[in-house]
Amino acid sequence: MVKPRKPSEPPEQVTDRLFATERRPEDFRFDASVARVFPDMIRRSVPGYTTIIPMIEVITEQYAQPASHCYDLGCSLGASTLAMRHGISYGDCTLVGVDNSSAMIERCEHYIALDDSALPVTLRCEDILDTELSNASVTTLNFTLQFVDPERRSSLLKRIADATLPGGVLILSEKIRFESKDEQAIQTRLHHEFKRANGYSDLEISQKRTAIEQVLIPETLAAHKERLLAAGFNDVVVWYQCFNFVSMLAIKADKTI
Ligand code: GEK
Repeated sequence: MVKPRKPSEPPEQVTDRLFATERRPEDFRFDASVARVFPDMIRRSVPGYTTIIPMIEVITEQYAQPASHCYDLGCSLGASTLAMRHGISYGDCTLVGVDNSSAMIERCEHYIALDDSALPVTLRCEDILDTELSNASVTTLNFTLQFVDPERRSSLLKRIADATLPGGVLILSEKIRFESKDEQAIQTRLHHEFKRANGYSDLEISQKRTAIEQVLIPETLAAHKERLLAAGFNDVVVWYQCFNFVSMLAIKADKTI
């Protein structure tokens, strides 16, 4: 049963206007200006984000194991970390949030402090490619793998699969691309309509798209599934999709079954 929770008030609610005026094209970075507006930015930009976060709590509750480690890789301000925290019902579990943006980690500390759960959270300002992983029951990559160099994604997923206990899982949420040109065009248009409906202008949508296209590299659902299975997971289930945004559950078989 998911416990009712006092909503923790974030330090401040700032509207994302980062791309509202004409700016010099440069690659998107998770710096202080992004960290400041991040809750508003991700909620208005990622279809399904506000559904996925509470479901991470539900999934964590199902798969967290006693005396295991749970990891949130690319934790940003800790929305997914807090969802995991509230899904863990074992006091001997450890929860680790990792992000290589110091601006994100600094703010994340405030959100963790405002939350009402007693489970300790360790935050690491580290690259997820180097961070130590072991004895894992639930690991989350909520829209983070898409920012990792595609050449390095297989070895990261293999390291996660190797660290995952039998019966443990990886929650992987990603923006995806489609093999079919027509489907790609339809889903992209619907995503942009979602952003327009959330108050972003055409200028904001196109400038953000230019800034992010070199750093966010989406792959097809088939490529994700194939790589997760090759990494050592035994089953991959798509549990959520909204337009070109999906969330998968990669499961390591429980040897006792
Ligand atoms: C949420 N999970 O709110 N090492 C560590 N962190 C990284 C790396 C890396 N190599 N690459 C990117 N990041 C969060 C949202 S946001 C998704 C995750 C988005 C971090 C980066 O600094 C950023 O904070 C996060 O991954 C991606 O549920 O902005 O679309």
